[in-house]
Amino acid sequence: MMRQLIIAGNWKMHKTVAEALSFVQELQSSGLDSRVEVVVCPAFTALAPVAEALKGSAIRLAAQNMHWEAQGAFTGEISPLMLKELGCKYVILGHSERRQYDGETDEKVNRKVKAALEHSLIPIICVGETLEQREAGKTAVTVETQTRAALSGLTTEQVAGLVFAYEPVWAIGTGKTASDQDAQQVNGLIREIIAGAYGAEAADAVRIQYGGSVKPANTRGLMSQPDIDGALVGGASLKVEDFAGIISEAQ
Ligand code: G2H
Repeated sequence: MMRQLIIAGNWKMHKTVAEALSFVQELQSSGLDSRVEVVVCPAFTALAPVAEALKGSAIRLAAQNMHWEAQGAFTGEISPLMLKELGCKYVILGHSERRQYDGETDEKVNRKVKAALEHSLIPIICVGETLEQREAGKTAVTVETQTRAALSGLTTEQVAGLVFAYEPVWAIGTGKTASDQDAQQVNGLIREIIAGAYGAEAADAVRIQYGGSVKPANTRGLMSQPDIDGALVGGASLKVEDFAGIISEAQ
């Protein structure tokens, strides 16, 4: 199956509304290629104005997190219903920074994945090992545990529509990228796990990104791997020149 590449810019806790708007205006005028699905993931505060600015554009909107409940007494949280109302297509779930700093467990990620799907949001599910786990030879078991937990209770049809992002924690924001072969190996493993549990057709349909210090110079090699279907980009998604460079290298 030909899977459309998906390049998503995870802005993390960067960009005011004014900065976010100026970025998307510049990106739209930079002549994007529609073969790649381009997604921006602003902070919650910039989602509504960026959604407005993207009306009629092929660039899609994603949130960086959400709560699993549609509403309730959860001070400071944002619900799937609220994200859907703003026009989000995707939501990043289980990013390692949330796992590390905000107590995001596999169980919480699974609840969020189910809630996102109930509200017709497509989860971008992040999995990946720490440096300690890699050095202890626990990359595969870590990724397998996170992947299986995220998928618990889902139907084959739901699984087929998901996006995964393999993000080795040691490569995030550090300038160290996994080699093309290392990234391919783990992305391939995620697809195998899905194939084993849900069948080859679902596994073939799932898009699996790589994330961790992706930049224009390493994009081509990563994207030419058979099981890498895009990138989740942090630091290099903050400047239009870099992000547009990644999109153009990905084709
Ligand atoms: C990984 C990635 C984006 P960066 O967190 O999700 O960030 O590209 O800065 O390593």
